[in-house]
Amino acid sequence: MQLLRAVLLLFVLPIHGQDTTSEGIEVLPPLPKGACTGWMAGIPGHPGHNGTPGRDGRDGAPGEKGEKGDPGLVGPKGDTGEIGVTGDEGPRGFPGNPGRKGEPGEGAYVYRSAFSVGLETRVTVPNVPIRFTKIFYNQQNHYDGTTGKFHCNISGLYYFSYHITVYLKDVKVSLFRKDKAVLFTYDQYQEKNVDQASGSVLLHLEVGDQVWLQVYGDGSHNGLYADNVNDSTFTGFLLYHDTN
Ligand SMILES: [Ca+2]
Repeated sequence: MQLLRAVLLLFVLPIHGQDTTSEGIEVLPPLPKGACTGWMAGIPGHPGHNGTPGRDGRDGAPGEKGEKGDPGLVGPKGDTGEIGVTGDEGPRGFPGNPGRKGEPGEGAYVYRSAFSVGLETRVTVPNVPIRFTKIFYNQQNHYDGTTGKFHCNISGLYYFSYHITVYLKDVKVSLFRKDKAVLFTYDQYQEKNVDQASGSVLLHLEVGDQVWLQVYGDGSHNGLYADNVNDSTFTGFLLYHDTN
């Protein structure tokens, strides 16, 4: 405060004989002696203006680690990735259960043809087809018991056989195909020097062909016989059907 007062007094007092040094610096004359005598304090000045803001302080020390935050929201679905490399083949599985039995095929039934028949009484009429009316099997009805003829419904290779009981008279019997005898069988009943009353043969037949047995000769060789304890039989069946 003393210094401030001194400065103010310098401005109030008249300037006398100011001197200037060679450098141009103004030099104030010394205060007269006894200047403090009767000195009176001046009016206090106004407060000065605020100074300019100071520089930023140094960074503080890092704070303590905070608590773990809440989980974030589920993000959008990402793009489909590329197809991976095919893996190794796995082990063989267990066998499955058997399937249901299939329905009978139509084709299998078409290629069935078989019959087996026998005499019911002795033959009395020569030179006509022998009628075998004792039916062992004739599911397809390809054998006609009213005529004694087998009718071919499926072209192919057929097997025929017959076994004749001979009694009281000789037997001459032939197996016919399409009005032509293809097998001849002769058994003598009295002379006992020819014994043959059975026959079998493979024949290729076309659809419509007919096969039957018939007594041949003069009509007296018709000793074919059958009763309750003796049979004379005629059998035939399809062995292979034609494939074209
Ligand atoms: Ca004989």
